[in-house]
Amino acid sequence: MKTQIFFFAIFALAACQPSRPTSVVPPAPRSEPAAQPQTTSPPTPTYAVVPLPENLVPGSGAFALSRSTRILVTEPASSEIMQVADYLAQRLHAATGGTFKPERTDAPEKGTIRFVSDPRFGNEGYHLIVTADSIDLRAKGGQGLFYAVQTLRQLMPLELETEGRAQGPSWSVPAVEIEDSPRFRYRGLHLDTARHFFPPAFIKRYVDEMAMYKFNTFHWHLTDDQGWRIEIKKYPKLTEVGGWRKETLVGHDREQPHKFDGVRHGGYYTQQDIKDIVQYAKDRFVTIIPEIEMPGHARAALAAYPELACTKGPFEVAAEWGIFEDIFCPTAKTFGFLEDVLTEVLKLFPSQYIHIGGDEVRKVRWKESQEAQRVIKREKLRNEEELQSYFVRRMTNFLGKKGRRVIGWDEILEGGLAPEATVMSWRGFEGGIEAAKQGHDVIMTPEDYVYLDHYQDNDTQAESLAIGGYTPLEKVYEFEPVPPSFSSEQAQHVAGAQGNVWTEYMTTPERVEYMVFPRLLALSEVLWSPRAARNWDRFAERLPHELERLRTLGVAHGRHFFKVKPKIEANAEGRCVVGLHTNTPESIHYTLDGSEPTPRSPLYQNAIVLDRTTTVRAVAAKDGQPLSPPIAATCHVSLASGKPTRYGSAFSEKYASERERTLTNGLKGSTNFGDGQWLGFAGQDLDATLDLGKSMPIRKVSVGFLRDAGVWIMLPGTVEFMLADDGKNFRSVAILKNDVEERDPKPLVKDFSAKLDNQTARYVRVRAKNYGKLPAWHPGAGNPAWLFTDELIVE
Ligand code: TNX
Repeated sequence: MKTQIFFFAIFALAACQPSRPTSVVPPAPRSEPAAQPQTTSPPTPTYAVVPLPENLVPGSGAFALSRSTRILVTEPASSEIMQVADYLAQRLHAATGGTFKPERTDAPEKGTIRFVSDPRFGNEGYHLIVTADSIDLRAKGGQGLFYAVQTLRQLMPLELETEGRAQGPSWSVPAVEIEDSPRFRYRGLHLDTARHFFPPAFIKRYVDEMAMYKFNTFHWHLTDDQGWRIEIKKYPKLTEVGGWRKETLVGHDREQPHKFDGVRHGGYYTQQDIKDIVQYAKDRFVTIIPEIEMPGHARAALAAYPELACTKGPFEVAAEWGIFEDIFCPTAKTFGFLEDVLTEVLKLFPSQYIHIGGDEVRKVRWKESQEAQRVIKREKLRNEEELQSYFVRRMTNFLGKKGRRVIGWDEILEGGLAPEATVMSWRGFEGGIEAAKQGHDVIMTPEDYVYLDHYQDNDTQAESLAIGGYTPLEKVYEFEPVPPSFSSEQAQHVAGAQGNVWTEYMTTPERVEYMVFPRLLALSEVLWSPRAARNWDRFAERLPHELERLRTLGVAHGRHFFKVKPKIEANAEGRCVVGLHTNTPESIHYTLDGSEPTPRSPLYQNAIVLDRTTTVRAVAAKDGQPLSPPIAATCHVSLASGKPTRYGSAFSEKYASERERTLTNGLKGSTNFGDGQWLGFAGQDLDATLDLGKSMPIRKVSVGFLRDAGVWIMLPGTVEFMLADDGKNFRSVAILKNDVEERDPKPLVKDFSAKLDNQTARYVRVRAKNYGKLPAWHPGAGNPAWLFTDELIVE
């Protein structure tokens, strides 16, 4: 019975081909929304394995697993292999209550799960063969077998992930043959435990979560301005003092003035905790790379030992985020201290790599410090950048002598770097490109693709506070760690990539999981699966099943994948064409009257054509249950819709996805400046001229602007509307002044509109004066402001 249900589940997933009726094309819209492709080919079974294996051949039949299935390990069975077999046994035992004790054997037997050591594979590759008779897992040693187990786990019924609740009597695993190995050798996930402390039990859970998707490296960010989290016996104040901050910033750090919660925050990992976690990770083939930040991001250490700074202090453990000027001073005392610290760190972490930070180092204190300047002289350095190089080199040499290698953030390249150091490229790809050219190994962690602290939804108001940005699942999936310009030799230097999880705005384990999942699954495929096999649609077919697994395991995760994606377009005929899409073939329900959509609202079938400004609300549903939060999108229809606009000044290519069509495409920018709808002008005025095609009566003109002072976007000082019939001789019809509070930190969209009397014109021109230089109260004072504009409406 269960067998059937499971097969049904597999086939139901397999049927995840787009199957909604194709949109009926509305009367000649200039560009109708992309119709759903129609498929005629029969569905093929999907094996919901993530990351996608290198090679998967479906078989026929299934292996029936029961509480009495035996696990055999073929001799010679190393202790590592026995351990992996045990790991599987324990999972099955926990789910079903069966015994599953692995047995050593010389002869394979029918009806069993068999672990076989096979020297043909690299350390991480494996072969998994499931037939009706047996399950064979083959690999060189423990690591490959561990990955075979993870794949096997994904082929088993989800029930087997539930503790003690799998009913049985048997569970089926579909027949399949998988040969698999990873594309990249470094597959990393990071966690910042300094900005917020997370208990050891969560660190273990995090390791389990990454191992499930075949990640092999955990980059553990242990020290920063806001907390020192690793016990160092020789310097107890690091954790006694540096492990605690008085309070924590409330809200976003761009919001001025800063407010604090008044609640002491902190904690640290004892050396025993760390040994325990390192062993736990090792058992899951995850190497932990500890990061001890230097010379910047060191305020917590300086609070404990102010004598390591260039000035006297005292210092406090930071309670807000950002980059601080107080950093380690490059003195003999500091180097002695750091070597002592690292000596203890090396005893705890056997990893070949040790991360020494190196990012965001302000050099002011070094410029002002006699001691720092003396080092510059003594070492014949040219400037403070070279002093940082010297700093990094000293630590690299120290670690090199102990048989370890250094990793640092891409800033460590500035001023020269020892060849054996590995560079973690976070400010885009450039640092990584430069480093690989110089012959360094590189780990790509470009913030635009793999900073998992960025928003995963562009409706930022519906999300809990995050640092900013917009990195949806699709974007992570698109990420390509090897720059296209690389030769094959340079490509060899790209060891892999990593997702970074900075926790300024993540205060709980649940929040961390929510931000990491499911984006980590997209990254796992980037890192593990062959480049050529990467395909969003195929990923989207497998993802819902994995999300079910996460739900079963109680792992918090975003559900944005299921959100309805509207494609809205106001055309030049004065109509709005709305196409609604989802990643899955589930039904979409919508309303046009402003009411909340439910699974009982009308079913979306064809593109919706509207002849006036309307808000479309929609939700995806399955079995009568909503799958995602509802979306709302308003299409603005006016005389300006779809009409061409010319620009007298250049807009930034970075923001508006539809370039010059942006102002008249029917969609208005939201309070998220990165939503793709805003036309942004850096330090420049707006001068746009709309051509209505022929002279017509005009009653009202309106245009929107964004204020988001924290990111330097300010409202215009004045907005002027002008009209003309010939496109040359414009008459001014309205000049509007901004009357909105400029210091308010909340993003705001403001429309400037003017009612007109008895006006007729073919051309409408809008001129808006850029705010100019940022004022004295602004952190960017003196720099030019941005002007962001969207949707020009003419009635
Ligand atoms: C930059 S990435 C930092 C971190 C912040 C992060 C926030 C890097 C090397 N430095 O200190 O937490 O941005 O996204």
